[in-house]
Amino acid sequence: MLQHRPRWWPRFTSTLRSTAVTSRLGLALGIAIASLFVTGLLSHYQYEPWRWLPVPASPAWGYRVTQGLHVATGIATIPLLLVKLWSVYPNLFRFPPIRSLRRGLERLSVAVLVATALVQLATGFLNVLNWYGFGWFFPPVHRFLGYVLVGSVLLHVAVKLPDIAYGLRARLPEADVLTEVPWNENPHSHSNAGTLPDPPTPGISRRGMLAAAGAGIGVVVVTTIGQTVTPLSPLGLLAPRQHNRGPQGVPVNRTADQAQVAAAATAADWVLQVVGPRPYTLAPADLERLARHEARLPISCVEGWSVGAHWQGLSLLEIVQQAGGSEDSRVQVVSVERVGYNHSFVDGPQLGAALLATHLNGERLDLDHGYPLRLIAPNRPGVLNTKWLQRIEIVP
Ligand SMILES: Nc1nc2c(c(=O)[nH]1)N[C@H]1C(S)=C(S)[C@@H](COP(=O)(O)O)O[C@H]1N2
Ligand SMILES: [Mo]
Repeated sequence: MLQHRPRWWPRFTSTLRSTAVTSRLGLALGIAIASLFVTGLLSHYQYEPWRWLPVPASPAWGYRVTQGLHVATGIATIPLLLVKLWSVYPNLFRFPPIRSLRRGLERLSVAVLVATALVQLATGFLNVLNWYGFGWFFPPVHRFLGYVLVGSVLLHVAVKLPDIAYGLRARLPEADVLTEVPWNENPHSHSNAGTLPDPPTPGISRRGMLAAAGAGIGVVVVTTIGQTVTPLSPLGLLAPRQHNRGPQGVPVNRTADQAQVAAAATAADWVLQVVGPRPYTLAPADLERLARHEARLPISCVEGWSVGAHWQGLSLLEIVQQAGGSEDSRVQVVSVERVGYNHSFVDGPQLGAALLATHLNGERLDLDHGYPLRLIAPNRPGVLNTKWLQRIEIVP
């Protein structure tokens, strides 16, 4: 085996990298990943709640906040991860590449961590842009990768604990006392990013570099957060959605044309079928008569955009009681749509609060928003607010 690194082997001379820098970036990244994990688990529960723990109806904006945080944090984590990787990637070019089995395994666990993080953030971001062209169903893969990611972060933190403790104690602006030591040879450990003295004429200090990274992340967040924090939407230059772009001042996730429902939803013989112990149907004229309930509720998409709106419609619970159901019923609402997100379940506290909406922001529901009738309920992922309803079923 080669004893000395060959001349062509890459060398890294930037003195901006140090254990102090890397550990601070790592701390921020760890906090971001922890909050992504918590809000991600909440999102999963909201999407597929346990039968014995139905989702509460209040606060109505619950999902709006947790999912808004999840997506905003995920977007902020992309530049943060890139800076963190920049701060350690010379480790890839240590010489000799593999020194021991133990180190080889450690490198492998870092490879899993980095690969998972990159795939997770990249596919999550494509999702935020409403691009689902992966050929696999996103939610279970995203959740599984979340577990792998958190597991490998914990392993990484455990392995690096001495370096992290050293790095967080090390002062940032100065060299970490180790002069004459190559960047990757910190005597306190054999696995950290190492240190270098400050350059004689620094172009940017380590502290300045961290501040610049923080400012960049701030810009990314401020220019995208408007898609869910409505007062900030004028700043949302990079936001995938604008709160007021779309019919009736609400964005549309999937139009009637895309869902291929226009004909069925506007058919002259459309009626709402209510299925239960005492089944019946409601005609369009009945809807007008029964649409006496109003609520201000957000549409909060899993993709991270959300907007509050004024809704008017029928009480789902009243319709269900009329068919012989009760507050304790589990109800399935079914769309005229043939495939896709064409049904959802309502039970527990949300059943009492749910509307079958006929009007949005004071106007008869636009075809793209679910005409003639759609579900809207508080504290609920947008995807479960089924549009273009055809049938209400009390699940036996
Ligand atoms: N039948 C049906 N309902 C649906 C969808 C759909 O594709 N088909 N999309 C859902 C999604 S993902 C969201 S975010 C909301 C968006 O409602 P909007 O298009 O009225 O804003 O509708 C939901 N209801
Ligand atoms: Mo959505």
